[in-house]
Amino acid sequence: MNRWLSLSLSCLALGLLVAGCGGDDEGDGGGGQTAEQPAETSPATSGGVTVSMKDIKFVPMDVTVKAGGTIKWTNDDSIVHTVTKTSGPGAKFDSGNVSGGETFEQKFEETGKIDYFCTIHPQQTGTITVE
Ligand SMILES: [Cu+2]
Repeated sequence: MNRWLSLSLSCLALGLLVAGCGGDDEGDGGGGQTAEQPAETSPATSGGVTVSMKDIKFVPMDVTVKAGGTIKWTNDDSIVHTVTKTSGPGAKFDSGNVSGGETFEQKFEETGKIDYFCTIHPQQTGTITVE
């Protein structure tokens, strides 16, 4: 009788074990399903070129713009920068102080290569090719 009991108990245990492993429900996780499409970074001005001032650099350093096109600089630093070209061939311009978050735009008509810099950080330089 003891034997029968233990046998039936082990059957029961086995049955429970087997049954126990099912039902891994594939829950809907609840992990923020709102995979937002990144808002398209459409250029603000058609054919416009944008340059960021970031970490005391012009990014990208070298840009190309079509003659008649405009370049827009955005100061993404929290310190003041300038966009300045005071000598050499091509257009001359000076943004004056551009504070963090501000922008400066300059139109380029003449083709050629222009080296410019930031008057506050002389090592902060960039090149524009107008074609
Ligand atoms: Cu600067």
